[in-house]
Amino acid sequence: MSLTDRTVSVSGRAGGGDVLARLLTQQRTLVMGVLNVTPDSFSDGGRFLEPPLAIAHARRLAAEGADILDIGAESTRPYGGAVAVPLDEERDRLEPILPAVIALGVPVSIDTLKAKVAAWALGLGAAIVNDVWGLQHDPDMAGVVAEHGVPVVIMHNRETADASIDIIADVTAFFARSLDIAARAGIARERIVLDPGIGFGKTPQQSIACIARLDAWRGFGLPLLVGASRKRFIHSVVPSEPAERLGGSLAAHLLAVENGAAIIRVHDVAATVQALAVAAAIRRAR
Ligand code: HH2
Repeated sequence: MSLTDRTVSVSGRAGGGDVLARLLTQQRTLVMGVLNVTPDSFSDGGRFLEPPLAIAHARRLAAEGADILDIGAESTRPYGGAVAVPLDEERDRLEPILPAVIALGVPVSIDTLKAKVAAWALGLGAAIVNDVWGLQHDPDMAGVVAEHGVPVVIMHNRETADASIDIIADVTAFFARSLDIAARAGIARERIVLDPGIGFGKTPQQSIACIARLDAWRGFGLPLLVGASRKRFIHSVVPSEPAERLGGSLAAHLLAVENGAAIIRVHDVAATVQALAVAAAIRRAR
């Protein structure tokens, strides 16, 4: 498939809603760089809690070519064990950092489960909401997204992994429920990105299946996002610590792109941008 095939026609309107449309018209895979302002994220917890370090890291991700900066102040706990963060604490972690990150000029997505945090961040100028429970956790989230007219990443999630289920069918049904919630709230379909949620409520084999069968969700006609960066399924193939999973992350993301991903969410922006550029050059020469 060509890069142009991945471009989804989107008619945005002035303001935040235009961001996704503008990014997608670039006709190349988009890179979302991860900024975790948390003590407990699975791969980089505690590294960027201090505002100067977080802002410097955001600047670095932007300089390396990130198209979107995804900032989160509560670990989404793909592998359990982290402590839930109260609303005030999540906002307190973001407050000294978010305005400076937004000022870098790269669209910022706010990775949060809480509608109040999303609304506050959007008020400051965040451009996208990244909801790892696909509008199905906080009943006010869809309303906030609709009211601000911004794009939203709807990610599949499950409380627990169940090796006996058909994960592709489960993700499809979840997406359908989320899209129904979005439609009822008045979120324009053109502002929705779908993400199978690699590592969330899935066995390693199911995470691998989601990348291998990504095209199962092309029928929704929406851009697909994949975030395989440093995730544990890589360890299931080649035993490794999170910081040692760059090779596996690149392999997973290149195959995700072949299978239809328009956006990939990564910790290692420079290496990913290089890998994508080389893959695109080879594809053009076919
Ligand atoms: N993965 C993580 C967090 N947010 N959002 C989307 N849309 N897709 C993902 O795959 C995804 C996500 C987990 O990675 P990380 O942010 O590094 O870890 P933590 O949640 O522990 O901070």
